[in-house]
Amino acid sequence: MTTASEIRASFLRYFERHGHRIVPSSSLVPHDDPTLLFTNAGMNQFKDLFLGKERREYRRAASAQKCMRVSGKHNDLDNVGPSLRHHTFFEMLGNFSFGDYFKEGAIDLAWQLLTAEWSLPPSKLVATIFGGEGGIPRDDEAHRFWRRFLPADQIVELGLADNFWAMGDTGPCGRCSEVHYFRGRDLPCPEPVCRGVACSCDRYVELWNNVFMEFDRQVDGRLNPLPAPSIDTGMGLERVSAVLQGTISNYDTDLFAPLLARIGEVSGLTYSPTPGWPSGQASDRSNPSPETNRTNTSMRVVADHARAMTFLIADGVVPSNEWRGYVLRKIMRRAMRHGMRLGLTDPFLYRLVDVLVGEMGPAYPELAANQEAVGRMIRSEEERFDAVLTGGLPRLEEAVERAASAQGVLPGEDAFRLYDTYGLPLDFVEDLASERHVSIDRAGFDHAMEAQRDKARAKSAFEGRKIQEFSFRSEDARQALSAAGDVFEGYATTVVRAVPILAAFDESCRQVEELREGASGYLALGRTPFYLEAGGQVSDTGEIRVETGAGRAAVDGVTRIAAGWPRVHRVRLVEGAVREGDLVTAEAGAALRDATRRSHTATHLLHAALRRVLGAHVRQAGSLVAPDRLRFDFVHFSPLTRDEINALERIVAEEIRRNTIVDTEERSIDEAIAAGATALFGEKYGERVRVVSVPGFSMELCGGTHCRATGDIGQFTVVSEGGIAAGVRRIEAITGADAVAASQAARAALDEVLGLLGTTADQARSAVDRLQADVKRLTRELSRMKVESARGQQGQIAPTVAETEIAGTTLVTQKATNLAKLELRQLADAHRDRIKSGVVVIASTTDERVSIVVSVSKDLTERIQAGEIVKQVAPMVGGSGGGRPDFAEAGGKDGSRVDEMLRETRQVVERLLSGAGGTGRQPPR
Ligand code: ALA
Repeated sequence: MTTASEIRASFLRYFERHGHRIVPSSSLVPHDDPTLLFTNAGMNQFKDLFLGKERREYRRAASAQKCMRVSGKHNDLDNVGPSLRHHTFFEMLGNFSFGDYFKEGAIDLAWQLLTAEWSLPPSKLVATIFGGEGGIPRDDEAHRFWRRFLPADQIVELGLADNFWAMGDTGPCGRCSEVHYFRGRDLPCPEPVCRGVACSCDRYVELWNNVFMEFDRQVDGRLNPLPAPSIDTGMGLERVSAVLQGTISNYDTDLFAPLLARIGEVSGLTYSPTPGWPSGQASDRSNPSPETNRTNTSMRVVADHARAMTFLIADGVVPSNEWRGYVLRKIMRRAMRHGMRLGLTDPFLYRLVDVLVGEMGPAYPELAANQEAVGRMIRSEEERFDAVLTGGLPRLEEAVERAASAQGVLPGEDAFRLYDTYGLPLDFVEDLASERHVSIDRAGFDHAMEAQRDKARAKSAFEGRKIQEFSFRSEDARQALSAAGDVFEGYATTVVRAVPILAAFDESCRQVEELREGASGYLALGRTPFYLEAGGQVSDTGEIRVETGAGRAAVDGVTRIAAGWPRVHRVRLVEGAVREGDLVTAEAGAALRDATRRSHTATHLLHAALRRVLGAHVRQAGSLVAPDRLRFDFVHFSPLTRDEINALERIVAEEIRRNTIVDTEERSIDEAIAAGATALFGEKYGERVRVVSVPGFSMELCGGTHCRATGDIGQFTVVSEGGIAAGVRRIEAITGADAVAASQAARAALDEVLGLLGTTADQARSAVDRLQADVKRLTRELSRMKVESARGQQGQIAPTVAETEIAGTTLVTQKATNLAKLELRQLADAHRDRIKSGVVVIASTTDERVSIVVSVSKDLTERIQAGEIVKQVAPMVGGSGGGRPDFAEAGGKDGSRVDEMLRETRQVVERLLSGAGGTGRQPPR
C-alpha cells in the first residue's frame, strides 16, 4: 500500500523534477486578507502573484497546503459525517504557474502524473471542461488538449457551477477542468438515474481541479483580465489516497484509520470500514444497521473535527466568541456533541492529539512544537463545555417545555439564543426537542443567525479599514511617488541629511505644494531613518528640518499610503514652511529610539527566557514595543508564580551581563527556519528575511531596531503579569533608566515605611507582627469597654436604657452610639442575661447608618419572634432586615428617627404579644 505521506512526497518530487519550487504550506490563518476566514485553497498564499501585485524569483510552484472549508463560498461542514469524502480540514496538493505554462502544460503534467507516475488506468479517468454559460464561451482549447489523451466520451462538458472556479466573491478566477476517477457501476447509487460525474454517489470521485486563471473578479462582478494567464490546481490528498489505496471512503485510508482506532478505544465502540471496492461486488454488501450507521457518522465527525481543531490551534487560533475563534469553538462543540452520541461524557478530544501528532507531525512540525499547548487548550474547552451544559440545559428544558405546551414549535429566536448566549449547538437543541416531539423553526433560526453575521461583518469591515486614502495632484504625481519605493535607513542611523521631500499632503491627505507654520499634514521623503510601526514596535517620532533653515516640522507618527510606497511622516509645522523638493534633515529622536531599542531587544530576551522557564509551548500572541515599556502576550495556561517571574528576571539579567553583540542578518526564510529562528504563526514572510539573534540565546525573524549589545538594556524589571483571555497571559516590563527609577521608587517607599516603623529591613517582619498583635488586643479591649459602658455598671442600668413591662413581659430598648455589629450583639446578650426572659431591642447610630438588633428569650419565641419585630420596626429608619425567632438584625439610613422608632417598638411588641400580629398591616410610621 502507498501511504498518504508517500503520495504527498511523490507529488512534490514529481513537480520539483518539472521545474517547480516546493513552497511550504502557509498558515490556516490567512495573512492580511480580510476577505478570508481561513485558508481554503493552495492558491491563497499566491493570490498577489496571480494578480501581478507581487513578483518572486520562480514562476512555477507546488505545495501541500493545509485548508479549511467551513464558511463562505467553500463550506463542507454539513457534509462532514454522512459523507465518505468531505472534510472541514484537508490537505490540498497543488501545482501553480504564474504566467509560465498554461492549459496545455497543465493538462500534460496532470496526465503524466496520474497515468505514468501513479499508474492509474486511462480508461478510468474522465475529464470535465467548461461547456459555456453566462456569456463565457466553451473552453475549446481544454477540450482539444484532453482529446490528445482521452476519447470524446470521456470528456464531459459542465456549466458555471462545476467548471468555473473562484476563490471568493472577488479576486482571481477562471474556467476549470476536473479529473474524475471512475470506480465502477457496481457501486450503489441512491438516485433513480445516476448522473455520472455530477452525481452525489461514490461511483465517480473528483480527484483534481485544474483552474485556468484568467480573470480578477471585481466587487461589481466585472471580470478584469489578469496580467498573465496562470495555472492553479488542487487535489485533495485524502481523496487521492483513497483511490490509490483502493478504498471507497477517505476515512478508511491511513490518514484516518489510526485516529478512528483511538476513538474506538476511548469509546469502546468499533468503526466499521465501508466494504466492497475494488475487489468486492455489490452483492457482497450487507446493509449496515441504522445503529452502525449512526456510530460511524459520529466517529467520522469526531475524527474530522479533531484534525481541524488540532491544526487550527497549532496555527494560533484560540476558541472564543468572535470571528475565527467562534468557528473553532463551533467545530469543537460539534465534536463533543457527537462524542456524547458515542457515550463519551468526559473530556476525550484531547486524548486524540498525540495520535495526530504521531501521524502528521513529520510533515507539519508546528504540531509537535505545540503538542502540549494544543492538548491543554482542547481539554480546557471540553471542561468549559461541561459548564455550558450545566448552565444551558435548564434553559433548554424550559424553552422546550414552553414550546411543547404551545404549538410544538420552538421559535427560531429562542433556539438562536440558546445557541448564541448559552453555547448550545443547534443539533443538540434539535435532539432534545425531537424527544419531546417539538420541532424547531429553522427559518427563524437562520434569520437570527444572519442578522448577527451582518453585525460581525460590519464590525470587521470597519476594523479592516486602516489605510488612509491619499489623493494626488495628477496621475503622473501618483506614479512618480509609487515608483520611488520605500528607502529605510534607520537600522544604521537616526539622522539622514540632504534628502528631498518627494510629496507633501495636507491634513485630509490631499497633495499640496507646501505646508506652512501651524499646519498639520504628511511628508514623503527620498530616504528616511523613521521606523514605521511593525512587529509591535511603535513608529519613531522626531523632527524634519529644511536645510536652508526655512522651516521645521515635528514628526509624531509614520504611516503608509500602500505597500511598497515610501512611508509618510505625520508632521506639524513648528516654524516656517516646507515645500515639495526642499532638501531636509530627517532626525528620529535618538533618546527615544534608544529606549525603544532596549525594549525590543529585551522583548526577545524575555520571549526566550519564557520558553526556558515555562516550556516550549509558550508562543507569542502579541507584543508592544514602546520607548517607555514593553508588553508581551503569550499562550500559557496558569498565572505565573513569583518564583517564575523571579527566574525570568534573573535569566534576562544574566543575558544583559553577558553583553552579547546583537546580530542581524538577511537570510532565506528556509535557512532561517532550519537554523531554529522563532517565526510568528500567521505571519507572512518574504523569500528573504531579517534574522535578529543574541547568539547562544535567542533567534527571531524580526524587522525591528535593536541594541548594539544586550548590555545596552542596562536593567530589566517585570512590572505586571496577568491573564487577558483564556490561555493567554500578558507581561509588562520596563528597561534602562525607567527600571532604575522604578527600583529606586520601590526602595524609597520601603525606606519610608521602615522609618515610620523605626526598624530595619530584616527586623520589619517582626515589627509588623507586633504592631498587628497590639492592634488586635487593643480593639478587643475597646470593644469590651464600650459594651460595658453601654450596659451600665453592675447592678445599675445605663441612662440610655428603657425597661418596661408589657403584658407580663419585659421589654428593654436602648439607643447606643458607635457600636460595631459584634458589640451590639454582645450588648443584647448582656441585657437578655440580666432580665432572663423578655425582648431586647437596641439601635446604634453612627454618622451614616443605623444598626438594629432584636433578641427574644427562647421561652417567648412561640408568642413573639425577633424576625417579625425587626421587619416591622426597621422601615421606620429606612431599613430592612430579618432573622431567626430569637435573634434578628437590620440596617437603616435615617438616624433622625431612632427615638421615634424605639417608642413605636412598644406598640409593635404589644400588638404581637396580643396575637394581633398584623400580617398585611402597615407598620406604624
Ligand atoms: N483552487 C482550486 C480549488 O480549490 C484548485 O479547487
